[in-house]
Amino acid sequence: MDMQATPIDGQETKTEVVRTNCRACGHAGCGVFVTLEDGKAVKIRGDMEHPISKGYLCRKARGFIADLQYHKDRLLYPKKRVGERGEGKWERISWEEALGTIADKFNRIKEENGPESVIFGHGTGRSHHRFVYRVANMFGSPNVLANGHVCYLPRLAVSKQLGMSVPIVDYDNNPQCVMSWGSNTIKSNPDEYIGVNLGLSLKRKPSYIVVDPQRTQLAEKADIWLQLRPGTDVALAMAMMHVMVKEDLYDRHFVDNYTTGFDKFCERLEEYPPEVGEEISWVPREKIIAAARLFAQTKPAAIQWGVGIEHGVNCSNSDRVLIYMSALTGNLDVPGGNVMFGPPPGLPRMEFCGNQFLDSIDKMLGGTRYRLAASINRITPHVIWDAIETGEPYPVRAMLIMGSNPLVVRANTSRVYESLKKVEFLVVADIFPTPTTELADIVLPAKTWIEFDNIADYWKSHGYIFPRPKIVDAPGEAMADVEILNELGKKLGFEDSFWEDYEESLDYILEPAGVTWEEFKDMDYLRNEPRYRKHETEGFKSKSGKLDFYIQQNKDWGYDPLPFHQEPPESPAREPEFVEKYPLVLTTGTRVQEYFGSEHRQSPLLRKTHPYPLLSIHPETAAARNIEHGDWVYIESPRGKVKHKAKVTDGVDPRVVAAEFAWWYPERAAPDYGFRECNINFLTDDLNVGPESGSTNLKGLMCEVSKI
Ligand SMILES: Nc1nc2c(c(=O)[nH]1)N[C@H]1C(S)=C(S)[C@@H](COP(=O)(O)OP(=O)(O)OC[C@H]3O[C@@H](n4cnc5c(=O)[nH]c(N)nc54)[C@H](O)[C@@H]3O)O[C@H]1N2
Ligand SMILES: Nc1nc2c(c(=O)[nH]1)N[C@H]1C(S)=C(S)[C@@H](COP(=O)(O)OP(=O)(O)OC[C@H]3O[C@@H](n4cnc5c(=O)[nH]c(N)nc54)[C@H](O)[C@@H]3O)O[C@H]1N2
Ligand SMILES: [Mo]
Repeated sequence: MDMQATPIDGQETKTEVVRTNCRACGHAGCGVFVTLEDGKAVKIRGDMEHPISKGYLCRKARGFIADLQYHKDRLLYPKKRVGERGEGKWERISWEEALGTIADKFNRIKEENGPESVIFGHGTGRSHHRFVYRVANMFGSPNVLANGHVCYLPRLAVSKQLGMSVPIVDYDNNPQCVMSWGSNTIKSNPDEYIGVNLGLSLKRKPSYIVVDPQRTQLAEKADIWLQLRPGTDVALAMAMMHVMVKEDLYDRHFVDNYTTGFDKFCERLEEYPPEVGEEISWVPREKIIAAARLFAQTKPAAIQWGVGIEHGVNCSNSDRVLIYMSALTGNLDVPGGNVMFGPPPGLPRMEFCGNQFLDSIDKMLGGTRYRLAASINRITPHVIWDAIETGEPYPVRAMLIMGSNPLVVRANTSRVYESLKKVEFLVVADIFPTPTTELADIVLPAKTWIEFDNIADYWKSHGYIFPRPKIVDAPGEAMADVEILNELGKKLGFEDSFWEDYEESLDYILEPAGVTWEEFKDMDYLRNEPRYRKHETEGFKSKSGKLDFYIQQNKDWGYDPLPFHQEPPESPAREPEFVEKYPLVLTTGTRVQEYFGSEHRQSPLLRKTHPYPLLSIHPETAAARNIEHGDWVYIESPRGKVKHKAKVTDGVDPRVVAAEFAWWYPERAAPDYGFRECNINFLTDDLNVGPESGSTNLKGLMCEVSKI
């Protein structure tokens, strides 16, 4: 079916229905029909024929069309700060002045301190990243600040290290056992997954295991629910694999032919018998054993893992052990297992982004400390805050942030605030004013996804790309991030590497696939045909050509070459005085249907059903603190204290509480918009991070809760 523009006759208003791919949330990927009345988007519905979303559409899309696309608060013009930082005094400027000022400033800093003194930043998904990396690489700064230290990129880096692309669940080929591990997929629709595929798969009644500290809607459907202590995934997975190996439930053919280091791995497994798994993870050993047997004995079996495992010091090892579990049970790259679908057709993404950063890892902030993150051009935030605070190892003088709200989403907000306030030159591009734009020197108004042509899902691991054509005009002078970066790239002096018009870059990406943007925008999608069991003919793309259980590169980098559980820096194992003060384990970032990250809170439709942040707390724990369902409570850690509403539920362990993330109140006064009151990241820690990827601890913290 082509993108349709179907005028419906006989009406006064001109109505058209346009087919496209939604990006009302940052990860996106649902096929939709948008109804336009006189050129204005008024309605959105799911596309039943879309190969990934299959007709599904979430409430954020409806909230976007109803409330956000034409919202009165949208940023319309570039502006520069004229008063003190955060004072809220602005002057409208032209794009010429905005981009000219930014380019001059960046080039001056480059001359004076080197290109690495300029930081380029972005948030999750949102499909303009390729341009952020391209500009950063051309300019010569290896410092790109994103969420890659805690989200998705660790699994990309670990997969790369193991010689593969990210192995994702092959729902279309009916896994007979599904294990959801740290992913509430039906609410989050993360990355390349739309939850409907898990939902449809569960209708076919596979065996189902859920590994989650909370009794989510999915956990309620599980045959076995492993309610682990947050931050202990590696210990639990190792204990399961201990059972698989001891009971000879693993795929010997795969291990013998396609892996290295299995003996050493087995030695490490000896340290994690089920009783140790139980002690660390709080999951009873009988359940560990039962889950291990069920997963290993049902074929094919697939692991739907998510960011629940990446938000902590064990991040990279968690990704690693789940890939090992898939391999050990013979489910890697088989139909209905976890499959490496590879990159989509078109120019390989890295070629667009550039890889100049590889030559300046030693200049990258934390580049020689967090090697795994550095290997894919990511840094952890604290190295930037450190450099802004101390000027070491060199001054960080400017930051360009395209579509991210670090004041709300980065760990340890107080530090983020001090750093953004102190940095000499801060530029932020966003669709709406946020606590972060309020601190900027220059604010750039961005277009929404329906206001410009783009290739959707280019960054994902499912092997598809989709057209996302422009369907409405942008308000004011809003400009797409990709257009802004294309213009900035030229102004910085790299005319040869950017395009006269941004749209030409779409042809550049599509050229190897043999189509132009004009052709592609009328197509359903382009896809690389899936191929299975590639290891049988091609091996793995690692040095050994096999899947390494023992990673020599990690050893060379000074990390443990084998997976191990690291106790979270703040945990019940800490000294008694600490635990007395902060007795509860805190996991943060429980996703809710209405909002994506810090977005969408301007929508009355979405706020109506979820007006405040909620803290899930067990009835006993609540009663001991005189807290009732619906009470406002303080949550406090060594770094801060914020207010949520208590949601009393026995779906969490009495020793654990679970908080939502990314809260602020756009309806309140600038510059803070109430974020000091409710943003959970005042409690999280940016300094005690995972050794390889600098992952911050967002899931296994300690806190105390009290009634207000
Ligand atoms: N509506 C909505 N959708 C979103 C987002 C959003 O903010 N709102 N955010 C997007 C982003 S940035 C991401 S990364 C994805 C995330 O999406 P997924 O990767 O699917 O992860 P979540 O849905 O956040 O589910 C995390 C689950 O892990 C559990 N959990 C908490 N701590 C632990 C732990 O220590 N171990 C284990 N095993 N589980 C734990 C939580 O209880 C939760 O059920 O969602 C994306 N989609
Ligand atoms: N405590 C805690 N903290 C977390 C997490 C957690 O679970 N717990 N999750 C972490 C994870 S996984 C992630 S990925 C991050 C999310 O981190 P981010 O992606 O940085 O966070 P958002 O708050 O979603 O910020 C996105 C901003 O971009 C704007 N925006 C949306 N679309 C566009 C666009 O097309 N162009 C531009 N210029 N702006 C746009 C939005 O208005 C919003 O202000 O948060 C992390 N922080
Ligand atoms: Mo994320």
